[in-house]
Amino acid sequence: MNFLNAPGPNPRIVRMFLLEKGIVIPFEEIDILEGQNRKSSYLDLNPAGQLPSLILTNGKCISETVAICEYLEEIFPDGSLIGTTAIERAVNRMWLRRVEQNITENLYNSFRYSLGLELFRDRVHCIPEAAEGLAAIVQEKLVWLDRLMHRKIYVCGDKFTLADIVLFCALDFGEGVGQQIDNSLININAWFSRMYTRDSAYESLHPDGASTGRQGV
Ligand SMILES: N[C@@H](CCC(=O)N[C@@H](CS)C(=O)NCC(=O)O)C(=O)O
Repeated sequence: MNFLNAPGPNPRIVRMFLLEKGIVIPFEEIDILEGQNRKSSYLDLNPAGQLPSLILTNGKCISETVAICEYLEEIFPDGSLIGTTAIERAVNRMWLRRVEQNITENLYNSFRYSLGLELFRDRVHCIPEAAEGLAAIVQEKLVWLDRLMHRKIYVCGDKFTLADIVLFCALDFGEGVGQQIDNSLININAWFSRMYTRDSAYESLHPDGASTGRQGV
C-alpha cells in the first residue's frame, strides 16, 4: 500500500486518521502546487486529479478521502473511528454527509473561487461570484451545528470519529482563509479546542505545510 500525499486539508484527514489508529504505511509526495496531480501520469491513477490517493498492492487506486478512510478502517478495524455496530456506522455516515454537504465542501469551494483562484482557475470550473455566498452558507450551517452540538463532546456524540476529523481539518484550514468559526459559537469553539488537545492534530500537519502559506495543511 502506498499513500499519495501532499500538503492540504484532505490528505491531512487521512494522515490524522492513520495517526489516531496507529497505522504506518509508506507515503509518496505529489507536488500539487506544481500541478503534478493534474498530469496524465497521475490522472491515469485518479481521474479526479486530486489528493489524497491510496495505491493498493494490486495497483488499484482508491481516492476520495472518506472512501480511503473507510477502506483503511475495514483493513485495520482496531481502534474504530467509524463504528463497530450498524447503528454507530450509520450515525457516523449521516454526520459525515451533513458535515461535507453543508460545511466542508462549501468552505473549500469558496476558497477555490476566491483566495485560491490563481491556483484553481485552470484546474476546476471556478465561480468567483459564488465565493461569498458559499462562505455565508458555511457560517449559517455552523450556527445550525453549534445548536446541535449542545451537550455533545464530539460530532456523533460521546465517541471521537472520522466525522470530527473531517470537520476539524476543514475548519482549521478555514481559520487561515477568512472563514473563521464565529466567537459566538460556544459549542463548536469548545469542540475545536478539544480537538487541538490531540497529538494527531499537530502531528498530521505536513512538514512542508508552512511553506505553502496556508494554515492547517
Ligand atoms: N473530493 C476530494 C477532494 C480532494 C481535494 O480537494 N484535494 C486537494 C488537496 S486538499 C487537491 O488535490 N488540490 C489540488 C488540485 O485540486 O489540483 C476528496 O475527498 O479527497
